[in-house]
Amino acid sequence: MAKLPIIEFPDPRLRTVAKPVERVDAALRRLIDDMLETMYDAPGIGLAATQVDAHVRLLVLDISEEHNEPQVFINPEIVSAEGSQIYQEGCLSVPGYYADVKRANLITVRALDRDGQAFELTTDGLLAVCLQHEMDHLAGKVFVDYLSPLKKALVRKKLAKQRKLAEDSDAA
Ligand code: QAP
Ligand code: CO
Repeated sequence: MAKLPIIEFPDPRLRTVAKPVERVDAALRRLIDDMLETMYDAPGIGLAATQVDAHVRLLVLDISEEHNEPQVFINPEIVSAEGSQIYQEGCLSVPGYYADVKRANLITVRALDRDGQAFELTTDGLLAVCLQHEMDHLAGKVFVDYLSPLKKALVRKKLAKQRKLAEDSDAA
C-alpha cells in the first residue's frame, strides 16, 4: 500500500467531475487500499478519489471509534434524501478549517462494494453527512462552497498563509 498526496483547496483539480467506474478490478482495489491508508494516516474519516487526483466515482470512509470499519462506495448515487441536519465539517483538502454545513438528515445510497457487488444503505447522522460531503467531491464540490464569499476568501487566505509558513520552515 502507499500513501497518496492530498490535493488542497483551492487547487482547480478539486473541481474535476469524476467518471463512473467501469470495472472493479485489481487496479481499482489497489487505489482503494491506497486511499484507505492515506485516510487513516491523515487521520480522517472520509476521502474521495478526487482528493488524491484520481477522477473516478469512488470514496472511502470510516467513522468508527477504533478506525477498523472501512467502508467503500463505488459509483455511489443518492436514491432518496429527507430532513435536514447541521454538522460542523472539516476536510483533508482544507486542513485546519471547520464550518457548519446544512445537509439532508436521512439518505439512501446505492453503490458497489469492493467486490463489485451492488448494495443499498439507508443512514442518518454523521455517516449521512460524510457520504454527502464525499459525494460532493466527486461532483467537483468542496464544503467551503456552501460558505459566504467572504468566509471562503478567508479560508483561501488562511490556507495560503499556512502553506507559506510550511515552505519557510522547510527552507530553514
Ligand atoms: C469529511 O473529513 C467530514 O482540518 C471527512 O487538520 C468531516 O476526514 C464529513 C481532517 C466532518 C463529515 C464531518 C481535517 C484532518 C479530516 C482537518 C475529514 C485536519 C486534519 C477531515
Ligand atoms: Co472533503
